Amino acid sequence: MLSPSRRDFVSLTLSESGSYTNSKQWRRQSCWRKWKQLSRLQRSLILLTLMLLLVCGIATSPTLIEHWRADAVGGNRNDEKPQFVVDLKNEYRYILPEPPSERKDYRRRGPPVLQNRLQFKMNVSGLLEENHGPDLKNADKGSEGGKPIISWRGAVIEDEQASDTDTKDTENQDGTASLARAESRLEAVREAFRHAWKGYKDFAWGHDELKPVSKSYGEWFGLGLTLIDALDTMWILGLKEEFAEAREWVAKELSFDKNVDVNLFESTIRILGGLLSTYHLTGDLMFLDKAKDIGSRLMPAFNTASKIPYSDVNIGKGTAHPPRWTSDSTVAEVTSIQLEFRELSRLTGDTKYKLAVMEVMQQVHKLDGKQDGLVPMFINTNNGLFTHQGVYTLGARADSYYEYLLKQWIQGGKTENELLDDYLLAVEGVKKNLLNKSIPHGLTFVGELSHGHFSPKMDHLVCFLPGTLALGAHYGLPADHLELAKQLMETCYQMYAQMETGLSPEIVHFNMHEGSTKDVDVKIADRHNLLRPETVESLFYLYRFTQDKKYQQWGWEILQNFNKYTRVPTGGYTSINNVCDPAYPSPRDKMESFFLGETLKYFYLLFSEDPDLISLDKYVFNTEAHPLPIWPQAE
Ligand code: DMJ
Repeated sequence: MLSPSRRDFVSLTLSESGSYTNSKQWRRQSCWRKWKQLSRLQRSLILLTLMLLLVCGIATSPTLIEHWRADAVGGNRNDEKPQFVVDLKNEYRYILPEPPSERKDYRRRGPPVLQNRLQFKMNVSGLLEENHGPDLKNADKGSEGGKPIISWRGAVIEDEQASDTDTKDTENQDGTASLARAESRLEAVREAFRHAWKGYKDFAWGHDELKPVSKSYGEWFGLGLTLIDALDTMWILGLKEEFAEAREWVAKELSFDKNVDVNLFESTIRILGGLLSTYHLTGDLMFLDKAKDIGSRLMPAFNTASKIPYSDVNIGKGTAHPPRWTSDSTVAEVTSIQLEFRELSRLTGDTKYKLAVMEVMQQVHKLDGKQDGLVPMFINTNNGLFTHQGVYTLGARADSYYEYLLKQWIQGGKTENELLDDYLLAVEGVKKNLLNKSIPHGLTFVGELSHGHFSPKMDHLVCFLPGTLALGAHYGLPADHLELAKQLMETCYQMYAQMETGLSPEIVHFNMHEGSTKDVDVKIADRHNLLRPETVESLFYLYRFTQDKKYQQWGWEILQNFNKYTRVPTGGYTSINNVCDPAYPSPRDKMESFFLGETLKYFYLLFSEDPDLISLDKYVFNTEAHPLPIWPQAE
């Protein structure tokens, strides 16, 4: 029974030969025939089921979920980027397998960070004491035969940088050695900046963010975010050539006349703040003109029924809107744009900017729904009331509300009493509701309150708080604020030191159960590190105000660990997925603009012995580390 059809011919041959290949072909053809015999409805149902299975499979993959959560919680209010799906895809497409030889090499040497951590041990009171025991310089050299340390993925950490981990008393007897050490650390920061900048310049010039592993870039607003965020850092670090090139780009290429939606808060702190600060440091009016341009284009955000601004503005069309799924804005976002708009009013003489942002502060000041000065995380743009009440955190979505209460008071010459009152009340609210101690070592931490239940969860973002508390104490606020700052600073340092890579995860949970053997737990979804600045920022304030060298030493360890685990040899630094796995921290292939805008700037200022390098009596840093002048008189 030969049929003219080719399919039937094949099936006949198959049964004759019985070969494996042919039987596979036969099965395929037979399936195909059965498929064709199904009705259209049956076929559609099968296809639908298969698609559902595929979607469920992707959604339950732990790594992808981790990415999703990371983006959802990962950046204070701000890192929730609209193109997250695109990012997610790109990150996965571009992550390269680690060269096997380097992994082997790593294991032979043993994690260098664990060696570093031998320097410290807990004493009975839970405080850290420095142990001048092992000579880490030689320990590292011994294992590598005196060669420079080869870091993750092959980046070389120069011998001089890598060895500077021991603070010897003898050095302090001689100011020269101390100055030499300071200079070598400053040079290490400049070197790190140049390395990051090389990646940005080679692969992402003029774009928002570098993807250093895939040697490409990501866009968020399409406004050269990293370049603008980094301008004043280059100026402060004395990188003149790099600065000149970037200035050229701002003058010739940067245009805000674009049909693009930007986040009000993010573009205020990074772009407006960055341009204003660079104008102040350089006196170059071009930066002020650009600041005026973006500032005025952001103003439509305030056209709401309540005057509480929308989260998003189209800077080309002059329209604004809340996120697609809600009419709420984030409390931290609407209360952390004031330093920048107030300064814009002072510089332009146009009061519309400061009136808009101060109206927000006045409304929030009067609102019900706070708990002992602590604010909820959301506010409605229609009625101006807090929503989702009952949850209080110093982390994502509320953090910089507290920071800007104090900093506006400082900026305006310490005359605006409502701001100060709200700040002092909030600090008491933190002490009463959110402070606790971990077991076994009694680390003081700031947890969260959710409908009356305390959670020992602390975001890395909360590590801005030691610095802010210390700044307040410097400006005459109660001395116990500085004591609390010191305790929290140690906790934030421990969030790094207790991890296998010596880098902090995004979120930790402190142990409070009797019998716990370690202070900190990290959930799988919270193990990422985005190169965030908060701990380094606080170390800078603590060092400036106390001159205690241990803060510089802690910062130095952290910088080396960034070099070991996040530096990409071809240029740039990458955020990583897993701070608990030194053998494979798993690159996320993204260098956030705040790594150049904030993290490296605060490292530099921390290692500098010059209190006049951005004096804290003359400047106040915005929440993106852009220094703005403290006004000589109230405006
Ligand atoms: C930065 O954009 C700012 O520091 C902001 O206040 C918090 N999030 C990032 C850094 O972590």
